[in-house]
Amino acid sequence: MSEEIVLSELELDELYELMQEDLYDGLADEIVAEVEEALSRGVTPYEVLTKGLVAGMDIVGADFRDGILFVPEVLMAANAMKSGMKLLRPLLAQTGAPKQGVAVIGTVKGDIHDIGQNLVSMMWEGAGFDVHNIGINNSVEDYLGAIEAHDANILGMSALLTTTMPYMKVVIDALNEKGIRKDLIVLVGGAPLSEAFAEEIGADAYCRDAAVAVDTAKKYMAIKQGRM
Ligand code: B1M
Repeated sequence: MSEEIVLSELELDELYELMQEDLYDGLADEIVAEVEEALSRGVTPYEVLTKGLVAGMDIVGADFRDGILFVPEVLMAANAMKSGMKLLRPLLAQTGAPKQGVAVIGTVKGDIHDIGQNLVSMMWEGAGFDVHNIGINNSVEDYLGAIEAHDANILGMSALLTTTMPYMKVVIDALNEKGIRKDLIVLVGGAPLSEAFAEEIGADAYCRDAAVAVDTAKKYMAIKQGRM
């Protein structure tokens, strides 16, 4: 049990291992304490995120796929992950990076997975983007409304299900119909996607993870502004 463990006595690798185990068990309070402990050692928020939380969620994902974990347990793990992310968000956002542009991001209609897109949001904020995260289950109208309301340069779409990823094309087709596709950088991501899929639906790029989403968004903004 993690209550019997003195966090400050653990090696960093052991701390990450414990974080992964506690995330698996959905122990939100323990995750908060472990994230705080790692940060107190001067580890970067991004390292805590990837080596602790994301690595833990990868194990949950594998056991969910293999029928070892079920929805209620995965939900608890997701809540524990969100508790840790809450601590990291302001730190990731406070980089003082120069302003890059405006982004709207959301998960597509029929899909309620939001951890990945929340990570991308945080990392984009940290990279200097003004980010409007419109959450889960977004229809074409939701995306169009947010793009217009915030005068966005970038549209980010997330899908975690093979059944919901085709909806990204519905959104891109609607952008084309409205004549605004060329004004926007459209970036897509989510575990079942691929570069080939992004190309097929007419997105600008597929982003494998949040770090790639930052580099890709910066690169496309630079191209758009004639800096590249
Ligand atoms: Co779901 N689920 N789930 N789930 N779930 C998956 C996706 C699944 C692969 C699990 C599995 O079988 N191994 C599987 C999909 C299978 C498929 O479609 N082929 C699945 C299923 C089947 C389901 C349900 C249908 C289960 C059911 O009800 N029987 C159901 C669907 C609900 C719905 O959406 N309608 C469901 C429900 C849930 C929970 C609610 C329990 C929970 C979500 C909680 C939440 O998000 N608030 C959940 C979870 C947590 C998962 C897994 C375990 C983890 C997802 C996650 O958060 N990963 C997932 C297994 C997996 O992906 N291996 C699974 C951590 C996150 C950091 O990674 O989201 O990939 P990820 O994001 C990455 C990149 O992909 C990328 O950057 C992120 C950060 O590096 N990225 C982007 C993501 N979005 C981006 C957008 C961008 C750029 C990059 O825009 C520019």
